[in-house]
Amino acid sequence: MTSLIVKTIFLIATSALSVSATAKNDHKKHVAKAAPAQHYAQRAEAMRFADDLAERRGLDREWVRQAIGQARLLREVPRLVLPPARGTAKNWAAYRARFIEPVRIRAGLRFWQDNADTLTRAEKEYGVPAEIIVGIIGVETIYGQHMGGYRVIDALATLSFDFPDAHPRAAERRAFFQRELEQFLTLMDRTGIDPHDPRGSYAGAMGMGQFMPSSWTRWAVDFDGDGRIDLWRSAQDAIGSVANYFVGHGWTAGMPTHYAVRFDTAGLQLDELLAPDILPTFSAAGMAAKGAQVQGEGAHHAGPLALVELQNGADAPSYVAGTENFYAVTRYNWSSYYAMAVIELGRAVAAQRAVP
Ligand SMILES: [Ca+2]
Repeated sequence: MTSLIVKTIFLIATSALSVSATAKNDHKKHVAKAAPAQHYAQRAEAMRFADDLAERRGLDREWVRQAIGQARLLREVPRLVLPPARGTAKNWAAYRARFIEPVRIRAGLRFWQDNADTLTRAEKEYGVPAEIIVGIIGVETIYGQHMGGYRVIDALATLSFDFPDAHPRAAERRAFFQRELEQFLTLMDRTGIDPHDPRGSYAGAMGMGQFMPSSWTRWAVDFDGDGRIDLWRSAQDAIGSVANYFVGHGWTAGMPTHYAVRFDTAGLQLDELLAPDILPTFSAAGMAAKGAQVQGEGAHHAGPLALVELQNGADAPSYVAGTENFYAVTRYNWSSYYAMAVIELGRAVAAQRAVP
């Protein structure tokens, strides 16, 4: 279990400032001994960014400079955000095995039992099924067991100012992380949390559902009604926030996520069916006309569908017809493999719950 030091929410900003004054002196001594510059206070562009951010957001300039200035470069992080080497075969079967396994299913069962009332309430208020929420929190953090041990400020500063140039979309991603850093500091200012306390993933995602700061700001809710949002320690807040995120990303109550599909080998127009990728585009009849028969009730599905291809390394790929709700799951993490793992983990836990 990751130890999380999230201070009481309404810490006064002034106490944070007086603490950092001492830390600064310690820091000077430390630098005199160990040579390499690792704190962003020593990087002119980071301090310029801090000044601009403070100006844009109307935040205290010194507070922002201290927050970013005391962030440390995480040397291992830049290579973690690089895409996998070309030619790495995607493998759904292997991906699935990582997430749909006994330890995670058992933890999911416990989580569901402990939070059954909250999951029912979320389902009623947001229309998002318990098994989707259970699937997300399980895939993200094994129900809070792995919420990430990096200081969020270090992760976001590293990816804002030392994003690897080798990444094919380096400029876009760097800008993304700079916006997240800005959201994070705005959130810390508003809640009074010391910006050096929160822990998260190497990309700065926080809590049981691994919310990025912008998602926290936009979608997180106080679902246990204690007057504050704590996605690390309140399972209720995490559940409500995941459900609210889904509603904000187009989840439709009662719609299945996907259907099985069967190909007419003769008339199959696979390239055309795969061209829109996971964006639901075809009607069930339109898919049938291109040689993919949506099975069961899916044959009468009213909305658009996407043919989702899941590669299995050297073996034949798996295919399903994804609905707009499948697409909504990919808004949490832009991958059909991810979405399918969430859906199947939730189902596996639900199946286990049904066992007498
Ligand atoms: Ca709360």
